[in-house]
Parts: sequence; C-alpha cells; structure tokens
Amino acid sequence: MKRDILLLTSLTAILIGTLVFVSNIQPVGASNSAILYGIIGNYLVTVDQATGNATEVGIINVTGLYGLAYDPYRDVLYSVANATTDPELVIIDRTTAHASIVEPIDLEGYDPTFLGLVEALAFNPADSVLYGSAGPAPPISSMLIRIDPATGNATQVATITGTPQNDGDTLVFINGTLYLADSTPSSILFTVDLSTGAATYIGDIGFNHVKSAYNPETQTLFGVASLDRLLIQISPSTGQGTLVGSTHTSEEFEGAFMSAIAMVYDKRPPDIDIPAQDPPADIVQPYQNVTISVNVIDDMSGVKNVTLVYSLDNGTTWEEQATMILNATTGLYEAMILGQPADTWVRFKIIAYDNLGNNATLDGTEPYCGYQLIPEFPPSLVLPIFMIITLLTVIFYKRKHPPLWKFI
Ligand SMILES: [Ca+2]
Ligand SMILES: [Ca+2]
Repeated sequence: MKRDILLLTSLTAILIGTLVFVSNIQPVGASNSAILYGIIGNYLVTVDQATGNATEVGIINVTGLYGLAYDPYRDVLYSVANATTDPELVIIDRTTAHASIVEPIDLEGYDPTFLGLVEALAFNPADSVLYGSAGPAPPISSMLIRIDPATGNATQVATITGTPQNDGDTLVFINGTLYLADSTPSSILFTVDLSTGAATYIGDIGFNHVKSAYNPETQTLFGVASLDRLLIQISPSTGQGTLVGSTHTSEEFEGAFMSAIAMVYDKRPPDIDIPAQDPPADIVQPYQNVTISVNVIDDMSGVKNVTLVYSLDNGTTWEEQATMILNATTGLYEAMILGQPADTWVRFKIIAYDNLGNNATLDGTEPYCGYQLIPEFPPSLVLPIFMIITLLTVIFYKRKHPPLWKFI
C-alpha cells in the first residue's frame, strides 16, 4: 500500500514535471518581439497578444484620441488628437506616453475647418505612407486620405465605396493590401482598392465596433471589440473573429473603451558603433594578431549575429571572415585578425543581423575600418641604421689604416 502511494506520488510528480516542461516550449520559428499598443481614453497601454490583458504605459497629455499607427522604419507611433472636432496629428512616445503635436490635419483643396473627423490611421510599410479615413463630421469617414507626417497636410486618395456605410471605421495594411472594417455596429471586413476606394467584401467578423492591427512577425490580424473590451484574432481570408480574451474591466481606466490599436514591430537594422582595435592601427607589428571589438545593439528583436569580414589587400578581395563573439565582460563583440606580413593593408567590414533578418553593414570604407602593418624597416629607422653602419665602417677602416701621424 505504502509502495503504491509512493509510486503514485512519483508518477504524479513526473506528469506535472512533463506538463511544466511542455508548457515552456516555444512555438518553433515564431519570433515575436512585436508589441501591441492600444489607447484607452487617455491611457497608452500595451495589450498581451496571448490573453488580451491591457497594461498601462502612461497617461497621454492630449484628448479626443482616435486612430493609432506605427512607422516601423522611423520607430514612430502616430495618433490623432481632437479627432472628432478639429483633428491634429500627434506623435506618442511609446515609453513615456507623452504626445507631441505635429500639426492640424488639413485637407488639400478644402477650407482648413472642413475636416471634422479622422477616425482611423494606418501606416503602409510597402510604400511608407501614412493613411487615414476622414470626413467633415462624425460618425462617417468615407474619405481615404494620405497624411504627410511632417506637416499634417492631407490629400484625398479616394472615396470609400461598397461597404454598408462607406465608412472606414478601422484601417490596416497586410503586405501592402488595405483592409477595412465598417461597423453598423456589427463589423464587416473588406479589402479596399487604394486607387479607387472600392471595397471588396470578405466576411462578417462576428464582433462589434472592431479596431484592428496586424502582427507581421506572427502573421496575425488582431482586433479589439471596443465596447465589449475584448481582444480577438481575425482571419484575413474569411473575416471570422475568434476571442482571445478581455482587455480590461469597466472599473479600470476610468471606464473608458479602447479606441485604437497598433502593432509596434522590428523593421530596423541593428546599430553598429565605431569599432576599436587592439593594438591601434598605427603600431601593428608584422605577424601581430589584432583584436577588433565593437558595440552592436538591437533594442527590439535583439542581435542575432555579428560577422567580421576582412581583406588582406586593402579591399580588393574579401575572402576572410570570422564570427564576432560577445564578450560577456565588456558587452562588446570581438574577433581576431591573425598576424600578417609587413606592409599588408588590412581592411574590415562588420555585418550585423537582428533576430528578424534586418541587417546593417559597416562597409570597410570608413577610415577606422583598416590598418597597414608597419614595414620591416620603417622609414623612421632607415636613417639611424645608415648612420650606425657608416660609423662602424669608419671605425673599422681606421683600425686597419692607422693615421699617418703615427709614422711621423
Ligand atoms: Ca465611423
Ligand atoms: Ca532590429
């Protein structure tokens, strides 16, 4: 009996251990450094993509916010303040939640007071353009606009047609294609032709008042059913929404709803600092090894690898390479170039990749990316050596040929 209990206890322990182990396994190939941001009232939040749970980043210092879009090339988060009255483009610092106002969004060809609604924002990585849906007054935004992020000036691209209200309640780009949801309040997903504004029906999402964002790293289209405070996933092919979880309760964030979401993800290469070398470039002796060290950072997906590629003929051919290893003490990536014969011109490049394949290169033309080994007889030594030889010759000659006065 005692042995049975012992056996049962052991098996349970093994089972729990296995479950814990299995639950810790990450899905293969699903690198996800992307962060889902949202706006709830005046709060900037991050949203857990697995549970839906919203966490406060900070309070945004402007009001009437609608729309949220991310430029991954410049690492800038855009939103619109006073969006339902006198829309202004704002940039939100995603670490402090501080908003800085760019300019009022004015529509070209119209009186500056014409635009009374900017409802959705979406950045298209395919053409690096910030798009929006707008109109003269709430609740319908049937104008598809592009916004100059430097000036706030907007131009109309097309008029949205073919949806229940011809209303762009949320916009999102997937691989260059514009998706739109129109909510009545049930949200229906469409694609939209950027040149004509004509919408093509995809399907009913099955949730109301949906705002959307796309994660290109996991290829997931997310939505929030705003008034129901729910995070959902949306199939881009059928439109069908599936529940992820609750974003927040009616007691949190002063009872406000999530008005927009945007995905912040890594499209920027790692930063490579100016490399250092030991010994320094001007005193490398023939056959002396040289260590190259450099600081490389990638604050989003992280550095995957750093490679030193080098040339032994001043950049004519680049056949040598070495993996730069992270030195845990200095935090620098290091690699060694083995000693070379006198006079050799060494040049090196540094290539760094982040975990999403974005890469940066120091191409070897930078002045600090090369060194010449000092010659066997550097010019500075030639004169002293010549003088010594001359002196020795004179002494030797004098010993063999005593001066004449000795015979006098
Ligand atoms: Ca609307
Ligand atoms: Ca990066």
